[in-house]
Order: sequence, then structure tokens, then C-alpha cells
Amino acid sequence: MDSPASPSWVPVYVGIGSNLDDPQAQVRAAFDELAGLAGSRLILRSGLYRSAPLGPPGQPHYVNAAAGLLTQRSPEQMLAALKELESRMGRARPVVRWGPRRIDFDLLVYGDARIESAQLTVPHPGVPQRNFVLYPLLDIAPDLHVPGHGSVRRLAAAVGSAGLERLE
Ligand code: A4P
Ligand code: MG
Repeated sequence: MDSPASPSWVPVYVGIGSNLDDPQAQVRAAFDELAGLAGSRLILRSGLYRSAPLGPPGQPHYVNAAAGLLTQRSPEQMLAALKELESRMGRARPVVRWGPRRIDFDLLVYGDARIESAQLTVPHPGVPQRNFVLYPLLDIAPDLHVPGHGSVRRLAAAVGSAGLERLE
């Protein structure tokens, strides 16, 4: 009996950041949006972290978190879906690079993939240096291997937690 081929499920990790319009509420809403993503299942939600802004000075602190999902989407489809969620959640475009934003989704890790295209770099290049990415990942996937960089546990220990505060 023939059945249509269904794509396999790939583990992916998504970074969430906000520093405008009640960031904690934005991040919680972001998890709910991810939970509703077609072709994906939200499996893991990290804690929320208040973090000192990286980028132009004078912007408010961020709230950051990370999500673990299984998806049947390709990396490009996943990026498109995340951008669509950003728009739906009312993120204004264009934004200044590294400037303040209501919501930002970054595709941090997509299975074992290493991608360098004009639209997409995976793993996200900020992962190995950014404690506001690594500590949320440490909550949900300490042994995750970040392709080309090593385990989340080792990377988090190397960057330390300066400027980061776990929220209740
Ligand atoms: N893009 C390429 N690879 C990816 C990927 N893996 N995930 C492209 C998501 N996007 C990816 O992103 C610009 C373009 O990157 C996209 O069009 C996509 O094709 P954007 O979200 O529109 O712009 P951006 O976020 O301002 O630029 P960028 O360089 O992605 O910034 P980041 O790395 O997202 O950093 N400080 C704290 N404490 N916490 C934060 O969360 N976030 C930023 C933004 C700055 N400072 C921060 C935080
Ligand atoms: Mg971004």
C-alpha cells in the first residue's frame, strides 16, 4: 500500500528575545506561538532570563529564552515561519541591527545541519559567544552538540553568566 512520504522529524532549537512592550509577556506569548506552529511540535521551554543588551547602548534590557521543537519543516521553511511569527507578533521592520525589538526568533540549531547561505546561517553565529543563548539552552539541552562548536554545557561554562539573571 502506498502512502505519501512524510518528512522525518528533526530536533531544532530556537532562541527568543525581546526588549520592548513587556518583554516577559512577549516571550511567554512567543512560546505559545511556537506551540501552534504547523508541522512542528514544541517539546521544551527554557526558563526566562533577563540579560544586558548586546548592541547599541541605551536600549532596555532583554528577556531571553530558548525552545526545543521537533519539526518536519526544512531549515528555510522554519526560518520563514519564524519571520512570519515575528510579523504576527507585531515586530516593526526594519529594525536597527542589534537594536531594540518586541520579538526576535533565531534559528539556533537545526539537527546536525551546517548551513551558510545568503539568508541563513546555522548554527546561528551568536551561539558560542552569547550567554543569553547558552544559559537558556543549558536548561533544556545541556548535552546538545552545537555542530562545529561542542556541547552547550562546555560552551556555557566558557562564557560565564555575567549580566544574566534568571527570572522566576
Ligand atoms: N539569518 C541568518 N541566519 C539566521 C538564523 N540562524 N536565525 C538572517 C535567524 N535569522 C537568520 O535578522 C537578520 C537576518 O538574519 C534575517 O533576515 C535572516 O535572513 P533579523 O532578526 O531581521 O535582524 P537582527 O536580529 O537585528 O540581526 P541579527 O544579526 O540576526 O541579530 P541577532 O543576532 O538576532 O541579535 N542582546 C541581548 N541581551 N539579548 C538578545 O536577544 N539580540 C540581538 C539581536 C542583539 N542584542 C541582544 C539580543
Ligand atoms: Mg535575529
